[in-house]
Amino acid sequence: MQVEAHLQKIIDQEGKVHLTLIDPASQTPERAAEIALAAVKGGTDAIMIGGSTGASGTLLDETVIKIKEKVDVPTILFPGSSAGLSRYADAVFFMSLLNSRDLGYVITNQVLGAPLVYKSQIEPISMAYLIVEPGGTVGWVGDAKLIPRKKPEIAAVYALAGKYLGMHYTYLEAGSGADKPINPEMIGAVKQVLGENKLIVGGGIRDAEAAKLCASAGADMIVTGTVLEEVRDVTAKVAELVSAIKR
Ligand code: 1GP
Repeated sequence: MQVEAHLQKIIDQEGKVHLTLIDPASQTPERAAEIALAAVKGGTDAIMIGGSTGASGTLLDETVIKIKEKVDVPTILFPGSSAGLSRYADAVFFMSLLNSRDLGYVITNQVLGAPLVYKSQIEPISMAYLIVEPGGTVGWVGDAKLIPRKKPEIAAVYALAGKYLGMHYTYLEAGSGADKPINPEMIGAVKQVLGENKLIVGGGIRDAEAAKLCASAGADMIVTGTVLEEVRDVTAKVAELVSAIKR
C-alpha cells in the first residue's frame, strides 16, 4: 500500500484527513484493535501506532498485528525511538524532532532504525516533528526546546527548514493530553510557508469545535488519541471529529 499517495488522494477528494493515534502501552492489543475498528466505523482514515514510553517489542508487534486483522485502513508507526518500529506496519512517520536538544531524537534513532525500514516493506514518510508548549511527556522525553505557544513565527521557520531539508510532512505537536490544542495563528503561519507540503496537528484536540478550528486554520490532518481512550462510544466521537473537518 502506498500510504502517502493514499492520504494525498483523501485530501484531494475530501479536503482533510483524520488520524487515530493508539498507544500500545495504554491497553491490550485486543482492546487496541477494538478501538481501531470503532474509529474506522466513525470514518477515521488511518491508524497511527506509537507512544513515548513502552511502545515497543512484542507489545507493539502484537498491537499492529491485531489492528491489521480488524481494519483495512493504513497503519502508520509513530515511533518514540528506533525501538518503536514494527515490520508489520504499512508505513512509518520517519521523523526528526527538529527542536530537540538531544541529537538522539534529531538523527541517531533514525540512523539506528533505517536498516529495519530498508529491509522491511514499511513505507517511510519523511516528517519534521515540532513540539510546542506545553509539550507533555513527549516534550520531556524528547528534550525539546519547546516552541512558545504565542510565537507562531518560530514554528514557521522550523517548518520552513524542514521543508528545505526535504521533509514532506510537518507535525505540530502540543503533547498528548494537552489542555489546549495548537492555536490557529501558529497553524496558519506554518501552513503558509509549507504551501502544498502537508501539515499534521495534534495534542489536546477533543471535540468538533477544536478539530474544525485547527483544520480551518490550515491543518491538512488532525490527530486524536487521548479522547478516544476516554470516551465510551469511539465511533460516535470519531464521526463528530470527521464531520467537523471534511468537506
Ligand atoms: C499525541 O498529538 C498526539 O502525540 C495526540 O494527542 O492524545 O491529546 O489526542 P492527544
